[in-house]
Formats: sequence, C-alpha cells, structure tokens
Amino acid sequence: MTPALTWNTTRFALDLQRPQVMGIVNLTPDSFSDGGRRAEPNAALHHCEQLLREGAHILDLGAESTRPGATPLSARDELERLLPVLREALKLGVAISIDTYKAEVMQAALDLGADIVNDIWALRQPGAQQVVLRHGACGVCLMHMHREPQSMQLEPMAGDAVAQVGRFLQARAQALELAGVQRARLALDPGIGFGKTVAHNLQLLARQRELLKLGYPLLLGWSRKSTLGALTGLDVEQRIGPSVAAALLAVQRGASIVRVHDVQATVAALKILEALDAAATIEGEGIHS
Ligand code: HH2
Repeated sequence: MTPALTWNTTRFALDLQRPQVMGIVNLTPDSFSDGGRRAEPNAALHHCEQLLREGAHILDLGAESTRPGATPLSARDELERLLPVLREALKLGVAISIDTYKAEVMQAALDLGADIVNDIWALRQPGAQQVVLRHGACGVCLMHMHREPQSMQLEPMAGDAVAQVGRFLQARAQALELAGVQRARLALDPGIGFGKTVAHNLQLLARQRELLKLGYPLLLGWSRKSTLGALTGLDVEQRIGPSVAAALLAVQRGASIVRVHDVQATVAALKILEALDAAATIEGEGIHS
C-alpha cells in the first residue's frame, strides 16, 4: 500500500507531497545536542519563532531528554517545563508535536490543543494508547526503540535491524488501527540511534525503502546523532553538514518528515533536491530534449 498523501493531525492535514521539516525545540537542561540553552520559556519561544522563519512546518517540543543515560523526569516536572511554552507555541499557526511517552503529559498537551504525539515508546507506556484513542484526531509518530533509554546502548540490538524494526512498526501501527486510530493519523520512525549500532543505523538508511512498503509515512531523526559523529569525527555542535546530508538522503529514499535541529540548512538543501526532481521530470517529458 502506498503511504498517505497527508498526515492528519489535530488542526492540520500536513501535505506529504513535499517533505515536511520538523524543527526540534528542546526544553531540557540535559539534551544530548543542545542541552540547557532553551530551558527558559521565553528563550524556547524565541527559538520556535526562529525555526518557523527558517521554514519549519512542524515544531517538536520535548521537555525530557532521551539521550542514553539521561535522568528520567516526573510527569509533573515535564509538564512544568512544557506547558508554558506549548500555550504560546499553539498560537504560531503551525503543527505542534509533543515529544513524550507519558500518558499524563500527552493528555495535558492534547487538552491544550497539541497536534501530534511523538512517542519514542510507540505508545507502549501505561495509558498512552488510551489517551490517543480517546482524543480521536491527533497525529501520532510511533518510533522503534530497542530496550529503553537507560540501557539501549549498553546492549544494542543484534541481527537484521531493518527486518526487526519493520516488524515492530507494523505490529504497533496495526494494533492502533485495530483499536480505532485512522491510518492517516500515523507516521512511523525507525528510531535512529535508539539501541542500534552505527552499522544498524546505516543499514536502516541504505534499505529505508523496505520500510516504505509498510504503507505509512516515514519520519526520520538523524539530526546530530552519534552515528554521524562516529562517521565524521565531529562533535555534536559541528554536525550540521552530516545531519543535512543524512536528512537529504532519507528524503531521497522516501522519508516524508525529517526531525532536525538545523532547520535553515535542511530547508535549503531540500530546495536543491526539489529543483532537481522538477528538472528530472521536465527532462523526462522531453522539454529539454
Ligand atoms: N530522537 C530523539 C528524541 N525524540 N523522536 C523521534 N520521532 N525520532 C527520533 O529520532 C528522536 C525523537 C533524541 O533525543 P534527545 O536526546 O532528547 O535529543 P534531541 O531531542 O535534541 O534530538
């Protein structure tokens, strides 16, 4: 089955005929990539506005870091960080995604009007699936993670990552559909770096088209991940080039949504890809021949 042309979310039907850029807004003091700099609500909101000026189509707000070994946060603390920014971000006129795995946080964010639940646990934590079912309209991103954030890199998955990730994502998506979530609300994410080795992550990129066959839009989060550091020797802050390259390669292999820190550079790179595709189409129609 071919993936849907829109991603239906609470307020917006996102047009997946063009790649959608999801800008990351970290409200955490300990995120792996830009830890702490945006924890203060005003700074976070300015960051949201900046990402929109740079061309983001979706903003992904996360109040708890999921980097390997990060300290888990209570739902109450997570909400304290999230809600002041969310209230204002919802006025910006774009889809707002909430990066959380806690039912209580999802519920509060959806009550305020959030558009998407982005869950690294694919709604496997207590109560999470029920919140999404009850809401009836929000978009959902289901991500694959091997083990859990505290232990995933200590014992990464073994064997064929693409096959295992595919089976997991298909099972989660089917379970949700059977429970009543419309297919057009779902996007799937192979979870780059979540309990995977560098070789696994590369396998997932090289064979990404196999995951497209599941028939759901794919969301990819390569931005500043450690695999890019391992391949280039660059520190987190220096990984814009490899992050943009990975996002572009993911889109070329059929990704509909890319989750990125560096929105301006990614949007610019995607314009080249789009121009190239348009030129190739004209060429194919014989206009230049
Ligand atoms: N990666 C992180 C967090 N959330 N969500 C999706 N759907 N896909 C991802 O690849 C993904 C995600 C990484 O977590 P964190 O350590 O909090 O860093 P950052 O939010 O800066 O990417």
